[in-house]
Amino acid sequence: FGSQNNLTQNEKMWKLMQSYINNDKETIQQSIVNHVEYTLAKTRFDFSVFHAYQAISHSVRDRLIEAFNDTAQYFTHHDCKRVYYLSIEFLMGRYLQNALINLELEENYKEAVLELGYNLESVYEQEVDPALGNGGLGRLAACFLDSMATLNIPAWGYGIRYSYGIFRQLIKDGYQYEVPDYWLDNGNPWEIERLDVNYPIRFYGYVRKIHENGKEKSIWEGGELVLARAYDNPIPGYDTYNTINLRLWRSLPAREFDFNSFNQGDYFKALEEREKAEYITSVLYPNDSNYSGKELRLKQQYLLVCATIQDVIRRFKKKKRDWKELPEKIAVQLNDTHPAMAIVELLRVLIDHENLEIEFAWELVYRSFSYTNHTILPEALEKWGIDLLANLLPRHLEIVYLINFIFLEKVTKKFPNDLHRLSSLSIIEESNPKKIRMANLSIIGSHAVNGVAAIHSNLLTTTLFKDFYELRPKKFQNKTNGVTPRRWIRCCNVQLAQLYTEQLGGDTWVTDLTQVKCLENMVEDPEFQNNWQRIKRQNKEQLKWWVKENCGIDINLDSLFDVQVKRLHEYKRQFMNILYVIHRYLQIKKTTADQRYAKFLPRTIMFGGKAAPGYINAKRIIKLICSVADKVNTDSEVGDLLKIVYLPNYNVSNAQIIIPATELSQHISTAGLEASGTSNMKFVMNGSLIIGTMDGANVEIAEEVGKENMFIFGALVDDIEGLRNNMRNTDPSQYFPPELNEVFQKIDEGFFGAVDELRQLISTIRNRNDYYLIGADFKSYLEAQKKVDESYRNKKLWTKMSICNAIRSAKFSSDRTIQQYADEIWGVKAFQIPNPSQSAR
Ligand code: B1N
Repeated sequence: FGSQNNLTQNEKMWKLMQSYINNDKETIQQSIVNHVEYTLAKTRFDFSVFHAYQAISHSVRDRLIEAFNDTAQYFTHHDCKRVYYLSIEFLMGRYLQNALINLELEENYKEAVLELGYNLESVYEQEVDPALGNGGLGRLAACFLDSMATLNIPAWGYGIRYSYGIFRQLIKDGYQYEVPDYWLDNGNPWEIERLDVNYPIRFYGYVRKIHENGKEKSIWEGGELVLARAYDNPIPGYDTYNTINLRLWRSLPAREFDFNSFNQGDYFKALEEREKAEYITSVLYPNDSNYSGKELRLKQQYLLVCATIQDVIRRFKKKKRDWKELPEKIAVQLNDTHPAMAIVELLRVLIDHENLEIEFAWELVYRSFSYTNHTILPEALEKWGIDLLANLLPRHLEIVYLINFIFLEKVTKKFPNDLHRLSSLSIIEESNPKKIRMANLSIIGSHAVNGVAAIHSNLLTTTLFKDFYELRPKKFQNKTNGVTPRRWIRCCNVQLAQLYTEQLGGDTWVTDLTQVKCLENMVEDPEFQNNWQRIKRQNKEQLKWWVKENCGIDINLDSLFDVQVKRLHEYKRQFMNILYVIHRYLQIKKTTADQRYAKFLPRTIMFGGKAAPGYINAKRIIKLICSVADKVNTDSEVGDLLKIVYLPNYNVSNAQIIIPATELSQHISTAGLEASGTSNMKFVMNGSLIIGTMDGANVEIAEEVGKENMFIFGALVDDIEGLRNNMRNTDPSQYFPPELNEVFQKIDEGFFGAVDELRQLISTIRNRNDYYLIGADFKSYLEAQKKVDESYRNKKLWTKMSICNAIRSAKFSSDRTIQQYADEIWGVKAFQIPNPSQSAR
């Protein structure tokens, strides 16, 4: 068709396609059965639920691809400014239900599939959860894609197609075991392999200097070449034809080969060398908020950056135009410093390949890039050793020095004789060995820098990036995180979504969450409250079954469902939670049997989350939780007054079951250490109350839903330093409240078994090393827990609080977040492609 493209031919093609793409029941069934037969080569008379999943996915994929192609063409045709969202992680979760809901085809498919003998819900269960991320940072990137597609922003995500996602967690005898997650075992119907999109990536080698027209030129050559191949993942927006792209890179051996090794050397050895190329994108590093400094990780980062910049530049150059237009045509967002080498890479291409002057090139780079910081934890800040960089990316190291030199010269002009300031602003840390500070590089190379919640952005400008802030205050912004209401309400809490749609007389709240605020007048309405309670109870029932199936534990539906699910980290203080649980258990034991039910409210306390494989203390905390669970759950005196559950392998799919069923969720980090948190937003949207500290987005949640509707406790950011000093100067036996000392003593006595391990766990904090201030916050945590019990006793009050949380959560929609990025950082506007089925073609 290509060369003779004319109107009649286009029309003909459109008609041909339309008959295929209709969404009536018969056409959908036809397409599913066709895929069973022709794509899977299974007989249409006998296919399993797994094959049904595959065929259905292919049928949905067909419907995505048309919109996907049209959207890409539309953006090209209109030559609009594009956003490139670079992230080393995308924690997408399952696609099928999300795609059907965004395409508004779930009902059609449900009916069509039922007639073929399958229940759509059990088909959803067949999909493996694509888990190419660790936690909040990767899931944020996924929510942002959904919002960018829905808001019609011309954006693409760029990341890595790891063969192994985050490990699968097994809990055996209270210990975590990690199982590799080879998620591509059964293929992946949602991706499009681009056999024709491959870019060469160089590692190692050397820089040769030549002189051309009286100027020195740098040529980076030698070393090793690999290829990065593109895999495209269509991302449909909700209630729009726009379908954007998540492009993931996979490493492959380079095609051209080294004649020497193949002809003279060992043939098998030469092949082996090539195999190594595939290893680069094999596995996601399982560290959350922790920097490991491994060469392979730097290779992954550079592969992402180098392939992406080639792709971006190729697209820019498609149209003949001047380089000075670059910042008007692209906006590159760095999701933390992991892709920050893109700054250096773009500059390298512009000066070494495109022969631009350094000052001019730098201006283009700086105006195109922006950087989001996600943590102030020192152990998470990336600092690459000079030697590593000199070896792997020699030309980049030269350019980093150049950037730094030019930058520091400017600083010196503004602040003469301020060596202290100079050394804190420098990209180079003058340690032994010297290190490259990726955060400094990211700030210097970006026109905008943002934190992810108000309190976090304030901490950046007053502590970590203070000197940068004094240099360029206007560069620093806040963009409070958000989550997508499509996956986190519409998909995971179908009943709540139905209630909203009925009450609001339509489903436009799905793209405009501010509408649910209109339900403020229903807060006191008894019927509405009943409906609310009914929905929560049904969601609790679903979780009860999940727990029975996955943990073999029976939980009490009438108990308060209390949940802390997030990566295991000392700063998140799961430790404090379980210490409180032990305290509660001891109190129950001290109460006479006839008094117990009057005095204590039944609670089911659930924990979930993965520990990084090398994080010993995090693993000990898991062991403590499980040991306490063993003891308490089998104690007949306690009955169902208290149950403790470790939910294994917390991931996006089971979050979709856990969150809607939760009544109380815990977000209890030491003040100042959780940059934002995003699950807190999901819980609130689903009517869970929060027990939490004034940290991250909790602060803004309190502003929105009202402090009276939360259980806030603990030290404030400004108290932390004083408390740490205080701790060091106090006798440990005086420092910890008696309730906590009693708990320590029980653990110490071996009451929960695993004595050696658990003693080691508590000994660090007992020896005045309570860096995360569990001792300082414990008393006020106890009080907050008491208020929880009091409030839960009053069912009406609790329901009211729950409703208030949910209907006041609109601020935390990622649609709001993305609109602010678009307006205040990227300078891009929406471009909505008309839906062809709604406009005559
Ligand atoms: O990013 C989330 C925030 O809501 C969380 O508060 C924050 O902890 C999280 C290195 C990280 N910060 N840093 C990381 C992840 C992986 C890695 O290799 C750092 N994750 C966060 C979204 O803003």
